Parts: sequence; structure tokens; C-alpha cells
Amino acid sequence: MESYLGTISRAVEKGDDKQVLKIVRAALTGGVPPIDILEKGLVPGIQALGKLFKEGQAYLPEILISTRAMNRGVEELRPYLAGTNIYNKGTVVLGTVEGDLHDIGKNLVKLMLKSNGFNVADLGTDVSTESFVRAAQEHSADIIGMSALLTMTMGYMPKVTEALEQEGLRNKVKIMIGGAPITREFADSIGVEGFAEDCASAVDEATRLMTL
Ligand code: B1M
Repeated sequence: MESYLGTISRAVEKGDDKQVLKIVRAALTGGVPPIDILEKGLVPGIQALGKLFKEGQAYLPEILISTRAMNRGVEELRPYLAGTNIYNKGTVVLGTVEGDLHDIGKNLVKLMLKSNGFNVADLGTDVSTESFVRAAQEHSADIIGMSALLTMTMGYMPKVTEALEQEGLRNKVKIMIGGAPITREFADSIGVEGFAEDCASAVDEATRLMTL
């Protein structure tokens, strides 16, 4: 069992999707519990790469390739995990704020969150304040995640926060923000709990927010 799991982790870290699929299937046939394949095989692989990324020893293309490999494995396991609710750490409503069309970073955050067990409702780009509020209600969101790449559009973040407050939702959701011009100081100044500098930290931060 250990050899299956270690091989899966290394294949995710290397971004070898064919190997991931092959060994996940072999592990399932060999009787390894699907949840172990997920938590002791796939997840440690993407976490190892996330750590390298944070240390500057891995780069975005590698994250993308490994995320794809991870997702191949997750998709193979999904039928076995469906309905157990084990693979849901929380629901994140995610979008790039109004006026902003940049979505490369936001999509990476989505991939990393999904790969690490979060349910993500992706609203896309140029998302209005009303859409964030409506989606928070519709999806019973635990976290609202906002991305902004333009200094001009950062100003929509406090607007969404205020609108959630007005709708009486602020005590039900945590808010996480990110994007190149966003800093922890800015997050503090607008009174949101969460900030992440990159897609790997976004997973740690979302996990932390779920414990608050
Ligand atoms: Co634009 N653009 N752009 N652009 N663009 C920038 C952002 C800019 C810095 C370029 C520059 O001038 N040097 C500049 C912004 C200046 C500013 O306001 N500070 C800029 C500008 C001015 C513009 C236009 C206004 C240009 C024009 O039309 N005159 C225009 C605006 C359009 C609009 O949005 N309304 C525009 C358009 C575009 C393109 C459409 C051409 C394209 C976007 C394509 C797309 O996203 N589909 C584009 C691109 C590609 C860039 C650059 C080159 C790259 C951005 C990117 O994808 N980075 C960028 C310059 C640069 O950054 N070097 C630039 C890679 C990405 C992985 O990083 O998005 O930071 P990033 O995401 C990271 C983290 O920030 C974090 O995790 C991600 C992964 O680690 N993160 C989060 C992101 N969101 C998060 C959310 C979280 C947590 C973490 O929680 C919810």
C-alpha cells in the first residue's frame, strides 16, 4: 500500500498524469481505500509541489501540470468518494472583481483549492457586488474569494464586504482576497480575514479560515 501511495505522490509532484491514473487504478484494484489514495497519495504530492513553489524552487507551469495530474487522479476517485462528503473541506465562492478581466491567477487558485478538497463555485471575471452576494446565499458559501489584478479594481473588494454586511451575511462567511496588488495590510485595512500571496498559500489560508 505504501508503495502505491508514495508512487502516486511522486507522480503528482512530477506532473505525470498518465502515471497518476495508472497507479490510482492499480491501487483501487489492489484494495487501497479511496480516501487513503486521496489523502495519503494525491494530496501530499500537490502539497510537496506547493511547498517548492513557495520556496521559489518550482514555477507556475509546473503547478499547472501537476494540478492537471492531480485532477486526473481525483476524477478517477470521485465516484468512490461521492456522497461521503469526505472530500469537501468547505465551499468557496470565487471570482475576479468587477471591472477586472484577469483570470489566470484566479483559475490557479481554483485548481489548487479543488485539488485540496474544497468545493469551488467559480463566478468568472468582472463579477459584480450583487453577484457575489447572490452566490454566497445560493451556495451557502463558507468563504468568498476575490481576486483583483488592477489597482483600479481593488476598491470593489470593500464594496462586496459592505454588501455582505448589509445582507446580514458577514458573520456567516469568511472573506479571502488576493492578486498581484493585494497585500495583507490592504486586507486588514478593509477588515477581511483572509489574504494569500499565491495559489499554494491560498489553500493554507482557506484551511485556516475554516477553523475560525
Ligand atoms: Co493586464 N495588467 N491589463 N492583462 N496583465 C497587469 C496586471 C499589469 C500589472 C501590467 C503592467 O502594467 N505591468 C497592469 C496593472 C497595473 C495596475 O493596475 N497595478 C495591467 C493592465 C494595466 C491591464 C490593462 C488595463 C491594459 C490595457 O488595456 N491598457 C487591461 C485591463 C483589462 C481589464 O481587466 N479590464 C489588461 C489586460 C490584460 C490581458 C487581457 C491582456 C491579460 C489577462 C488575460 C487573463 O487573465 N485571461 C493581461 C495579463 C496577462 C497581465 C499580466 C502580464 C500577467 C497577469 C498574470 O496572469 N500573472 C500582468 C503583468 C504582470 O503581472 N507581470 C498584467 C500570472 C498570475 C498567475 O499571477 O494573477 O498575480 P496573479 O495570481 C497569483 C497571485 O496574485 C495569487 O495567486 C496567483 C497564483 O499564484 N492570487 C490569489 C490571485 N488571485 C488570488 C485570489 C486569492 C488568493 C490568491 O484568494 C481569493
